[in-house]
Amino acid sequence: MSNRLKVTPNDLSAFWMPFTSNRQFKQSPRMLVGASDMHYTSSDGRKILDGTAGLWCVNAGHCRPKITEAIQTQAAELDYAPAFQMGHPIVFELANRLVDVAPEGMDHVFFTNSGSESVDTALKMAIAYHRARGEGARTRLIGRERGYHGVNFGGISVGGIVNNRKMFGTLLGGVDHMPHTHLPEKNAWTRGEPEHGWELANELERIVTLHDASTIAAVIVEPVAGSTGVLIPPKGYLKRLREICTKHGILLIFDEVITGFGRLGTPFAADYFDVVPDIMTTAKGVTNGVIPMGAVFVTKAIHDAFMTGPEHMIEFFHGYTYSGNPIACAAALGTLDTYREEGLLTRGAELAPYWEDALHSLKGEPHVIDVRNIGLIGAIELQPIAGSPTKRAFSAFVKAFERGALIRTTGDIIALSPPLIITKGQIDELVDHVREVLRMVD
Ligand code: PXG
Repeated sequence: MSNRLKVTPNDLSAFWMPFTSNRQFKQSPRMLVGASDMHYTSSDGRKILDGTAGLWCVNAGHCRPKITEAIQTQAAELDYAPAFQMGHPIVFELANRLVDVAPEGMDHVFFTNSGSESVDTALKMAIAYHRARGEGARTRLIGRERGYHGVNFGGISVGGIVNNRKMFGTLLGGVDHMPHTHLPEKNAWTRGEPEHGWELANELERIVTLHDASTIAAVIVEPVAGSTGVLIPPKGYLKRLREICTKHGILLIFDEVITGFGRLGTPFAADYFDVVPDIMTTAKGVTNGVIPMGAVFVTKAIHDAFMTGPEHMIEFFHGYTYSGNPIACAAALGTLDTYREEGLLTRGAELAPYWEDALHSLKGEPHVIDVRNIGLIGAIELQPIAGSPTKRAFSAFVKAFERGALIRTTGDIIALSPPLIITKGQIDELVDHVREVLRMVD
């Protein structure tokens, strides 16, 4: 610990915290000092039930022994190996193991260090793929309103969250957006996939007509939009998007950064919805959140389109110093072992009905205007305080933490996504915490 923290425990000014109300936090910090399985330990010694798997990433729960051990062993054996023009065995092993659990057709993996990097990698791959095939005019990228694809320039350009975009200039050119699919007046209180709105996928046809398919490289969507407040795709919507993309030779990218690795009760959302994309971006759950890592999955057709030209030439001018870092790979292998031994990539399916009933028991509690759920994801939407949007949900978050539960809020929506090891008793406990704070907040 730095001397300054020892001498003045409240000197928190040097660290500019990400996506945080820095001034509020530093007045009344919420500090975590330990974690195990379903719980964090706060700096005042309290056990906090983790209702959010950290930030949608600790799918196997905290400080799991296989993962800890794998990291420790790897750090002592091979700490770092150059990522370019050099290899080390476990990065190849990890790619094979990932392809084994990925949807049929996702045959190759490119490593990154985060979801944001996975997204930018996928967008670059899409544009370069078309160019490699002689369709260099296909450069446009289509995202969706309310989409979240990380915070790099590519990701915020195709993303659709206004606060993440408005401060940062003109972003990437040649980007268009489909409408979001949130239709509360028709779909409120839906359990699982909503009935209404699949035809919003046809908006892609309108965009194709406007720009012409020959200028469009890819469409990127989150199968279930997470950060914006859990928007579940209407029945048939993703299948329709797939049809339109295929018809026009446009690549479909699923951003599975939160839906990947068991969140919906299937290994990936592509499995859940039975729709296979051309490119799939992942991060978070690939290492259980323990070491930064992302993985972009692509079909053989995409990979092979790059494998042309003289063999001594680099095929794809892209990569990161830490792509496939040995310690991250070890963490990912320990994570995949844990998922397999405990059946975690499908455990969500067993718990989902119980989870759904527990969440929907919040209907009728103060301020609640919608509850929605899928797999082990839930959202409780609150009526905003007039003139003070987000305030009510933020108070609920602070009060929940004080009571012993970590929940996540975005706008006036409470989003829940616990580790996949949660028990039924802990589901009840989590939902009861939410019920109590809803009764406490203004
Ligand atoms: N794509 C999606 C779909 C995401 O959800 C990213 C990309 C970016 O990942 P990185 O690793 O660069 O942060 C994300 C990240 C929340 C929350 O509470 C969600 C994310 C990150 C932090 C908080 O909703 N998603």
